[in-house]
Amino acid sequence: MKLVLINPRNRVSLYGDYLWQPLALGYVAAATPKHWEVELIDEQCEGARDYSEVQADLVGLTAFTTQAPRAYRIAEQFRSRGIPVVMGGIHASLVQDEAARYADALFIGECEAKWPEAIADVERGQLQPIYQGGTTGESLLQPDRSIFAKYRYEYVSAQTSRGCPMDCSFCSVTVFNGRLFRMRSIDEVIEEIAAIEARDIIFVDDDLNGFSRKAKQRCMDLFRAMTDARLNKRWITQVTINFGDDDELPAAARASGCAGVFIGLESTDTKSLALIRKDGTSQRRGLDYYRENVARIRRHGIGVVGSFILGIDTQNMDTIVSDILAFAEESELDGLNPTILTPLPGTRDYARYDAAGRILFKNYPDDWEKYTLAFPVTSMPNITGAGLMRRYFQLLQFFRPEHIAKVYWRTHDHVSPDAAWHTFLWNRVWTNYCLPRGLYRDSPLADTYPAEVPRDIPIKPIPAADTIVACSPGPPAVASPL
Ligand code: B12
Ligand code: SF4
Repeated sequence: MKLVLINPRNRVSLYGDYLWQPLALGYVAAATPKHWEVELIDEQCEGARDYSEVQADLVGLTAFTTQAPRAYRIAEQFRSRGIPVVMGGIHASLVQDEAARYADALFIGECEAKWPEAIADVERGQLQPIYQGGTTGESLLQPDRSIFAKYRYEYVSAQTSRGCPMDCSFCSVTVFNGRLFRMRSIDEVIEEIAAIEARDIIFVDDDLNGFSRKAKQRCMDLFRAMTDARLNKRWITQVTINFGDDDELPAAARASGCAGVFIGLESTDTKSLALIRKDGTSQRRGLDYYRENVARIRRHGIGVVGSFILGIDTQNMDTIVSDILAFAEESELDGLNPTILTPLPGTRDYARYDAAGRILFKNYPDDWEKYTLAFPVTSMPNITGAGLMRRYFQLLQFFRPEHIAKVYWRTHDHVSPDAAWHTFLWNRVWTNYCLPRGLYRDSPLADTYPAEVPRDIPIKPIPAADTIVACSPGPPAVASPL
């Protein structure tokens, strides 16, 4: 019997060739009985393809929301040939009525416990329309990474915890998991990492360090165990800003190979942090807290990528871009993740914006492709969508080739070469997203830009040419970047 697992392509991919293993499908493969053959087709690596020749007894699709329309088209191709399709993952779990129209069965929640049951039903020819996977406990299977061998990924993905104890209004993580933060045992994680050959790992945890004392202690124990086991990995992950509350965690993380952390800073004003329900200290102290903790983390050799949201109702739209760029400059942020507030299905933001009639793109499923967080899909009180796009393009000037080269060398000299490399890989993805869209065509150095920035270490920039403040506001706003 053969199972084909598919990770659908995004029509608009912000991530180009920055490819991470779709870990969810590694877990599905691991939960599949051994007498099944399992093949992965990752469209993020090979692009959208035709499936008329692909043979399978069962197809398993995963999808984030942006991937859902493509997933449905793939499902159609298999179902028209009588091959059953099961759809799982965050979108199918949160928008069940819609997904059920396109698949023979829905798999809701995590796969570990109930997937073998679905497989047994397929073998009996009695696939059920819905399986409730629920949430797995603290012990997970070891994912089957053999399915990833056919592609070249930037990082091997792994998880040391699942879920997040916080409940930010825009985020799908707690909607999917509840506020259940599950920490895997240290031994289990070490065993998994030790078996990974590659040096560069991304822990796709939602919030690796959590918020409780127990969570912090578990991180300390994990980092020390990684160091003692001499795993010799370089790793990056997502944490919350409290990771830098003192020196202990960043020091232990760095000793175990941590090169960079991605942190949702979200906004430069405390009013907006309160509106989106960021953690209490961030709401109270805002940028002062961010400045101190970013500096402390960087002092230990770990680069910081700060993620920001544009379009929160309480933000000052006249100053938001310069506020973020000024903060990035003064705190020497090593990377930026600029997003636009997007009500993702199932979130409190979705309910709020929908109740107020503020969601402008609701021709689902097709419109889910616009929910990339790089395009405004709602109306806003103080700005039009076009106005917000203009500001977004201004913010993207951070990624102009000469500026990310400057940031690379600053991180290299002030933080660590490891941090410089890993945060450069992140920034480069954004630069390569912007270059073909002509977002830097007004820049004074536009004629010197390559078609895309290679993975090579950037040449040291000429000091006078690397300022982003002097840059023009970018091209005129367009209706849609899609
Ligand atoms: C890693 C990650 C990424 C990586 C993706 C790497 C990859 N190839 O998978 C990158 C950086 C590329 C990424 C990008 C984006 N991401 Co992201 N990302 C994550 C993160 C942190 C972890 C995902 C993960 O690997 N989890 C680990 C696996 C094991 O968990 P899982 O996916 O839930 O899988 C389990 C079950 O769902 C189930 N399952 C899943 N699929 C299937 C299939 C079958 C057949 C079965 C039976 C079961 C099953 O079983 C699995 C094991 O139990 C999540 C947060 C989260 N908790 O999901 C956000 C998350 C998925 N991302 C999100 C978003 C919004 C994005 C972006 C749009 C953001 C952006 N603009 O930057 C882009 C989308 C890409 C694009 N349009 O270009 C949202 C998605 C919300 C939604 N409704 O879709 C999430 C939930 C974060 C959030 N704050 O809300 N992301
Ligand atoms: S802290 Fe991060 S993962 Fe947790 S709810 Fe907020 S945005 Fe989501």
